[in-house]
Amino acid sequence: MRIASFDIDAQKGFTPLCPKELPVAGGDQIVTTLNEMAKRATIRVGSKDAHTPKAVWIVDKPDAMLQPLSYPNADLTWVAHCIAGTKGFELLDGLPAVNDYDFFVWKGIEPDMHPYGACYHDLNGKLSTGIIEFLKQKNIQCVLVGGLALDYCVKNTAIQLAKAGFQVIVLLEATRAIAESTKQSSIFEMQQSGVVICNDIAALDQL
Ligand code: VGL
Repeated sequence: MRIASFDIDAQKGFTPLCPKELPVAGGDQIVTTLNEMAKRATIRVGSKDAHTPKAVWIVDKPDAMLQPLSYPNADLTWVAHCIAGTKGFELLDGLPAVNDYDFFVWKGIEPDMHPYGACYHDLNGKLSTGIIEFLKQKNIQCVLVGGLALDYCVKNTAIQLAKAGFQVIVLLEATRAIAESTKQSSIFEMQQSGVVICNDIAALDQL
């Protein structure tokens, strides 16, 4: 079995290290597990949110977030996060440098596009980031997935990969959710798409 591991948006902007961005509780505690996951794979790929400071979806206050927007590729408001070149844009300490990954995706640079999944730049699965083509060209059959956040970018990426025909395993120990309520519904949604949810490395090794 040819396995890839995928570090989705494992960036400081989704951790308590950047309290003004999207500080996911425990978001900075996934590095060891992501590195363990990668040891079980033949190739390692990653993605980053690479946003611009003047994006149409940016609001100033957390309580103004999650309001619907009518842009074709920006569906909700968010506080500014992972602005290219800032601390929030950096990968978590302890992960490889981006150039040491086998393939890397930067997404969300267009001011009116805020994708979640790392497989497409748009929200409709039209404009590929190239990751699916890369994994297929490398004859990958199974993708191990972790990163931030479980209920948005990890969920959407896992479902996109499953739809593209890969066996997909999301490792809960390697991810954290923005909210407990959306965590449970996201797990259900992923399972409905055929994604396997695994608690930790020990459970992964039992599969
Ligand atoms: C994400 C919310 C907004 C994520 C990105 O990476 O999961 N979540 N932007």
